[in-house]
Amino acid sequence: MIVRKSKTASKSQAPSEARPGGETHQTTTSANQTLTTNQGVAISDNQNSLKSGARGPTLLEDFVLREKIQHFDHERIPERIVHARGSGAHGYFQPFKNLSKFTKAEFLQDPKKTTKVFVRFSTVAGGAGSVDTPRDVRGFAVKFYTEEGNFDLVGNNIPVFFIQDAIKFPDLIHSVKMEPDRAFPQAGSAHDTFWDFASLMPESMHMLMWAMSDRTIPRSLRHIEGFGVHTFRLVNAQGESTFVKFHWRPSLGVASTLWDEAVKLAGADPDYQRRDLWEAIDNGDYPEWTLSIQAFDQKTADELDFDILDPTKLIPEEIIPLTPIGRMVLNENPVNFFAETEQVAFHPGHIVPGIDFTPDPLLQGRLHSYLDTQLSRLGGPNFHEIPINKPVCPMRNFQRDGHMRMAVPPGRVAYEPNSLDPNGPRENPTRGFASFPDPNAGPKTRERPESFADHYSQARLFWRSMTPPEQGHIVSAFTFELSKVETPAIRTRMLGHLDLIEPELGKRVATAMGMVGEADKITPAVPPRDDLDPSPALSIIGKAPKTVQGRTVAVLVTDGSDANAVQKLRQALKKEGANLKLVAPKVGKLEGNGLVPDMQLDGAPSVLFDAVVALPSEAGAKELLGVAAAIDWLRDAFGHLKAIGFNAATNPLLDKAGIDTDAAMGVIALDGKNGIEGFIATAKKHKIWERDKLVRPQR
Ligand code: HDD
Repeated sequence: MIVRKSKTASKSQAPSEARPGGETHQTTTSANQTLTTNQGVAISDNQNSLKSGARGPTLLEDFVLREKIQHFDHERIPERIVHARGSGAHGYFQPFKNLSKFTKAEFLQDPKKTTKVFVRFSTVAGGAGSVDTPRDVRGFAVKFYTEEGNFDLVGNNIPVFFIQDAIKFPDLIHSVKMEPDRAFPQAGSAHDTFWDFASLMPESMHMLMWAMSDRTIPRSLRHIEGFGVHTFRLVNAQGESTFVKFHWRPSLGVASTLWDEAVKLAGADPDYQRRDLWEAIDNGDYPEWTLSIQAFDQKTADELDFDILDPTKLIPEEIIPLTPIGRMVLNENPVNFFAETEQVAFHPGHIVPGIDFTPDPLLQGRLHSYLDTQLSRLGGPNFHEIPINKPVCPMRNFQRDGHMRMAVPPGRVAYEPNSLDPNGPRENPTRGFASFPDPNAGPKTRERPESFADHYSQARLFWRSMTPPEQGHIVSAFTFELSKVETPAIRTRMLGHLDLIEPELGKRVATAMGMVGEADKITPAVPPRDDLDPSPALSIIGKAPKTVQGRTVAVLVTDGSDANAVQKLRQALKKEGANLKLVAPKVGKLEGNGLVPDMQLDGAPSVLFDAVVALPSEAGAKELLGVAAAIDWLRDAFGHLKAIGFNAATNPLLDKAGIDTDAAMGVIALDGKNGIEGFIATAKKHKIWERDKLVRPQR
């Protein structure tokens, strides 16, 4: 059992005996613990190395020093080749009802039963020390510790992928990572090698549309959807199979930042999303997702106008609706980042009876890669014994030895069949995992099926499913990224693809780049269809819930601010499930009102918050007129389309920031009638889209 010192322990980290990995040798609860070496020898002095005389040389004999430094020298392990930067959390999953109709998986049978999970969210391209808010896909990997073994659902926040076959994965990743000669750019796709590769891979067009949309600049990890991407199979006790696509839906809804916001966040708080997840769990605002499936049979699969084995295609919800099957709640932060978040090893091949693969060629390649990568990342084949990776059910087999083996299997017998250990483990045809007998064999060949050949129709479907602001953002993102590309031939090739996806898109990007008429002419293998109905479910703005739940509103206060007004606002926000943070020019107690700020203005730019309110005193506002950070605070909030509340004293600051006090544009007087209600109603919109045209070119 893990026990923390209560004074420093975070609220969410109450000791949990049941948590996976909840065993360690540091287990004492008593005070006055003695510091020891790794061999358990008590240490008398942890401040000074052993020397020959107080001013003399250090002795090689100092085993305490040598052990400590040696261990330190080896503290780092290779970071993940992709998804290196991640944040994890513990939680549980609970099905809504018995799902025996679809699957015999034990953890999906009983709505009263919860299964522990560990989730790791990640960015893909950046290193472990990169920032949280680049334009990037987010990984969404869930480990279910079921009683039949671990099931890993290793997905992303985008339902499709860049490539159709795993053999292209190293090329894709090499193109997006830092360029190998110069080692930049870090965590960004806006460079020549990525767009060179992408523009030569028509199959990436659909995913590129998602990547250039607001999906890749999420507001927080609590505001992302998750997708299993591939078509999987569920198999019931009768051996009947149903195809499924897995979807995670956040209870807070999906929300994104604006690009300018994401860029500024990277500087203001590189750990923005990691901190947000940690603090939410620590405060008891447990993030929650619904797991849904799109379930369909072979006949339906055959009727679709694309191949369900092609991971660059999605099935619109309007064609096969989502069936909610359970919910996941994340309610416990890791107690040790390295032991848990870093050492957790996900693998799409970690599967349980009742769930099975399909021959999607991307999935098939993944089934090798994830196991293999752990050998170099975690140092050997025994990573399943690391507490965070250990199944909660018994594991018994005849695998033996290897680096860092923890188990101590007794006895002579390490083989099967055997007669010397009649009670030893045996295969079990009834309970054991049996693969669904997929009749999909054919001649040995290296070829892409014809049914994978339409690369543009769903890219077009995505474009047509977006609201006008979202379309504008896609145009801006392509413009930004392609403008960073130095090689003109890559830009013109990409513009050719955009013309094919939708002529309007190509034209708008070319116009914004100043390259009208320069697009290459690209002849597609299969021309994009023009008859696909838009899928409103793909839009973020279209289905955004109006809520401030889980959001943070910052209030700028000064000496002499009205504590009553702050208190009223705090109560009203609390009722709606939102947090309030006080920002002031100084972090100590304010004069004249006893308010204690949470953050100091220089370290709390408005980009960190979902909506802002300025409630300075008149004297305080006068002082703030000379503080650029205060003017930027308001100007950025305005530019980032956030609700702004203000009192009369703020007027000169708003003037200086060039902001009109127009309620229709989301700038709300708090001291007016129904001021607080009006402000909260505005903040619930998350972004004031009407304002967009005032602050950036409409491309
Ligand atoms: Fe992958 C990590 C998701 C294709 C090879 N992948 C990794 C993680 C996620 C995904 C979320 C991070 C897991 C963690 O938090 O530890 N990957 C995906 C999705 C894909 C996908 C949704 C397509 C649908 N991946 C993919 C392919 C390959 C890999 C085609 C190789 C052929 N992925 C890896 C890897 C990683 C990994 C190299 C790096 C670290 C690790 O596995 O444990 O094996």
